[in-house]
Parts: sequence; structure tokens; C-alpha cells
Amino acid sequence: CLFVCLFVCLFVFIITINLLSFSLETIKETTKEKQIKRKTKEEENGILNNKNNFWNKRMRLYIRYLFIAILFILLCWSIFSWKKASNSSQLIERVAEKLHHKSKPVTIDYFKQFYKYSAERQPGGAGWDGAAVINAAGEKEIEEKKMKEYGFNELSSSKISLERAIPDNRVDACFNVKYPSDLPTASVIIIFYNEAWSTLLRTIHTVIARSPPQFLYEIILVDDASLKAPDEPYPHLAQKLEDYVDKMPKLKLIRSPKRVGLTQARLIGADNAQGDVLVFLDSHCEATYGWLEPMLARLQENRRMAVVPSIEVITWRNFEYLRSKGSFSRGIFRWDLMFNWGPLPKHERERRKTEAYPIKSPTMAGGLFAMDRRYFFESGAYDRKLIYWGGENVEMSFRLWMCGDGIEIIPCSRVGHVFRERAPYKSPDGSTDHNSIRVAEVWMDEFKEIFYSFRANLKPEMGGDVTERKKLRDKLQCKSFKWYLQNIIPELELPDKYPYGRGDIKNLGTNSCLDTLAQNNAGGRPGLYPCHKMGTNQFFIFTKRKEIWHDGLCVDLDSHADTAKVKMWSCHKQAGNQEWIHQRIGEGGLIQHSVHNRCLEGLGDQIVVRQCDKNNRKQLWVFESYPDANVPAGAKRTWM
Ligand SMILES: [Mn+2]
Repeated sequence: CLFVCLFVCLFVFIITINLLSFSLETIKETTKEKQIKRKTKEEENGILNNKNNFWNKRMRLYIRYLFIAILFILLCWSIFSWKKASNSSQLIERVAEKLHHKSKPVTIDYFKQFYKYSAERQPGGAGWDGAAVINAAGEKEIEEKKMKEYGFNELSSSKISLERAIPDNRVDACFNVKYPSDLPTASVIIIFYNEAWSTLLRTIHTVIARSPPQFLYEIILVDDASLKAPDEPYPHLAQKLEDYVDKMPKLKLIRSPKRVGLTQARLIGADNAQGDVLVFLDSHCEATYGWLEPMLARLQENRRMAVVPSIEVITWRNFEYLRSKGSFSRGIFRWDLMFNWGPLPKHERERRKTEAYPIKSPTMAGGLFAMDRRYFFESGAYDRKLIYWGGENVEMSFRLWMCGDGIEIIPCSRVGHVFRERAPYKSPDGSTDHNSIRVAEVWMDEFKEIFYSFRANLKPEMGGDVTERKKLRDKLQCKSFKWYLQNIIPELELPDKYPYGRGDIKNLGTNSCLDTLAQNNAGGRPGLYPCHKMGTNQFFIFTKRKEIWHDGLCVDLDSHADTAKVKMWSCHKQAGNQEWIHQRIGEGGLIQHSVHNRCLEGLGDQIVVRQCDKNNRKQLWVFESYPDANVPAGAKRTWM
């Protein structure tokens, strides 16, 4: 309606302008005719006059068109800004901002004047200043129930003000950074599924209260078909939420008719957003003061990237907001394409001049980030064939680095996030695998073989048709995965292309497999578990250095005493306690420590070290594959 109205206005406007200038012209013409009559007499004075007359006429015509063009541009601008402001007060706000502070460099404290509280604050109340909320002994039953429903202590959360004070963990350097006073507007997109009332509202309220209103264009909630019918566990997400949304400014609610999963739900939000920048948040966050501006400023400077806030910890157990200025990490990945955090390498520490400097991050965790809205779509948004959850963050990471300017973590932008004990719901089995296969097929070139060697049960066709995404990669003229490895994450170790052994390690005496038993940390004790052929905790590489490697950890034995046990320990590449000898004799072979001269033996679900005895089947082991013994003729033995 607004559009039609504007079009009619524009049409009428142009017609009147034309009529007006036409009538002016005719008046001029009649006077000109008289002049010309006079002039014909003067014509004998020379052709020069005639020529002048011609040029004057031309000039007048040009000036007229210029005038119309300027009016047209003005009109377009006013329509544009009217469209951007959803109501007139917002328009006035924007115009005032434009006129008053014609972008000047300011520090973050400048924006304080714009923040407005949006909820009751209860100073000193439960959880104030980020304090933990411990429930009474008599409340244990309801606490447990809520814990099951949400994967965090919702009872504690429900007692905390929607806008409690939280610690300011920013480093000092953040207060000296200069930002433009005029920044792009943001559409904050919050996807939720079976979210708690208190955490969802706290996310919304802290965003509204802690963002300068002139930069917060809207908040879009996307309900991914939560279980909200009266007889289901989350009825507060039905009418009660709708009533709340109606009361709040800038808040919109979109409901997905069926469950589509995180990636597609985010796309629904993005497709409906109108702000300059898309900011994706989880539905259990607390925004801090100054969380938004540093991200907007960086994207104004360079739109061809994603920026990620520094994510702070709200504990699931009692909703304490942790105090930590933080030693920063960056996002990396494992070869099974799982996201991981890693320390900053030396070259990155040296590149950053202050603690406030953005951190270049090879990958992102994916829950919280911001991107220029137009660039989000230009760069391929999300693969619309990804399902449910998982892999979308790695896909976007590879793509943004190979086709754009990548990903940066902004240390001065901080958002609290409730890290759950576990997700209280399940995504359909295999969705992450399906998505990871698509990532490998589209983006990893020859290095996808490493992914498949880690996940031997996966096949390319399980990821479906990837032609569209390959076309996108061509269209954007993206760099190769080799370039990404060499330039963005050069310190990432490439596993041996043809190691001595790879895959699961089966014990012939017990028929079980060596398993980290999910103790994937230094000191973890591996054991035996029925072989499941899924890779993960049963995936090992017997490396060229003769280590038994699992995701940066190596099987380690530090003594030959009878009571000694093997443990997982960070691989130090110095042989010693981590060097093993394994020779296949027929079906399997011993795994013998090269220094302590003891052999691994299966005992129930445990692994013990004993005197070596090749006649004891419980000391015989067989790797899933022996790549070094089966190198194809003429094959290159290294990845690069
Ligand atoms: Mn989350």
C-alpha cells in the first residue's frame, strides 16, 4: 500500500514538473518569437549570434533536467529513510542523529547516553552483578525438573532480573578504541527451540537495553516449531509470547510451521530482516554494554567478513556470570570437521598491536556473529541443503576465508552465553555427518580425503547433490583450500597421507576396540569398547613417528612397572614415552613400547601393560587399515 502510494505520488510529481516546465517553456517561446522577429533584423550582424542562442537553449534544457534529477534523488532518499524507519519517531531519531553527530570518531563511552533500561532492575537482587543463584534445599525437585527441560538451572534463572548488572570484563585498551559515531543499523536474529521464558526474555531485554536505539533496527525471533501446545512442555512460547511481542517495540516473531533446524531457521530470519547488518544470537544470552557498536564499526570498515563477539560464560549450574578478562583463543577445526578452540599462534599475537585488536579466526563457533546483510547473501548465505544442525559454521568459515576477507573475533564486543550441560533435545541422527560431507565435497578439494580417512563410514553421496554450491564457488572465484591451509591456518598439522596404520584398533583376544572412552584430554585413560565403526573415539593413526595418535593426543606410557597404565597425553613429537612398535604377523601384531619394552593387553574393558607374549591373543591388535603398506603405484606420498 505504502509502495503504491509512493509510486502514484512520484508519478504525479514528475507529470507536474514536466507540465510546469513545459508551460514555462511555451511562455518563453512566445516571448522568444517576438525576440526572434527582432533578431532576424539583426541577423545580418553575423551567424555568431545564432550560435550563442543555440547554446543558451541547450544549457537551459540541461539545467532543467539536472533540477528534475536532484528532486528525484531527494524524493528517493526520503522514501528510503521512511521505509527504514518503521515509525515516524524512529525516522526523527535517525535524522537527528545524522544532523547532530555527522559521524565523528568517539570512544565507546560516548554511546552510554543512548542506552535505556527496558526491564525492572532490582539492584542487589538475585544474581546481581553476575552472582550465582543457589536454590534452597526444598526446591531441589523443581530444580531437577527444570534442569531436564532446559539443560540448565532455569529455576535460578527465573529468579534473576531480566536486566541484572553483570561484570564488565573488557580490557582497558577497549576504552581507547575510536569508533564512528554513526554506524549501520542491526537486525538481531534470535532462533529458538523449546527455550525457557526467563532466558529468552533476558536475551531480548539486554539487547534492547544495551544497544543504542538508533542502531537497533529490529529483533526478529524465529520459533523453530517449539513444542508449545497446552499439553506440551513449553506452552509459554505460544500466546503468552505473542502478547509479549505485541507490547515490545522493534520485536517481531516468525513461526516456522515445521521444525527445520538451526541453519534453515536462521535463513528464515535473514530473509525477513531489513537492517544493514544481521546479528545472530542464541536464545540464552546476556548482551553487555558496548556489545554491538564494535561489531558494527568493523563491518562498516570492511563488509566482506563475519565478526564474532568474545563469548563469555554464564554457568548452567547456577547462572553465575564469570569474571574473566580472558586470554583469547581463536576458532580452528579438526579433520573430522568438528569446530574446536585453539590458542593464538605467534604470528597472530605479533600482528595484534593492542589487546583490543580484532583476532583473525580460521573458523567460528557459529552461534553468535554479525555480517553485513547484503554481503551475507552475496557470499552465499547458508547452504540451503544443510539439515538441522552442525557443519554450517565450518562451511561458512571456509567460504568466507576462501571467497572473502574471513572471520574476526572482536575482543571488545562481549556477549554472555549459557553453555548448557547438554542440549535438552535431539537433532535427527546423522544430520551433522550429512552437512560435513557437503562441506568436504564443495570446499576441501583434494584434502577431503583426510576427512574421509577420519570418517571411513561416510561416503560422498550421503551428502546429496552439491552442484549449486560448486557453482557458487566458481561464481565468487574463491581461492583453493590449499591456499586456506597455507595462509590462514599454516600451523594446522596435516596427518600423514600414508601412515603405518589408521582407523580403529581391534583387540583379537576380546574383539573390542581401543577407545578413548570420551576422555579426550591429557591424562585421559583409554580402554576397550565394542567396535562401532563410527570413527570418533575409536579413530587412531599409527603415525610415521610411531605414535598412536588421536586428535593431538598420543598414547603414552611413562614407566615399565607392573602397575603402569597407558594414558592419553599431548603429542610432543619427541618419541620417548610415546613411541610404539607394531608389526603385523599374520592377522594382527603386538603393540610394544619401544623404551619400556612392555605390550598392550586387553583385559575386560581395560588396557594393561604386560610382558610381551605374541602367543597371547589379548596382546594381538589389528588396525582397520595399513595405508603405508598399500600405497598406490605412482602416488604422491605427501599432501602438498
Ligand atoms: Mn547456545
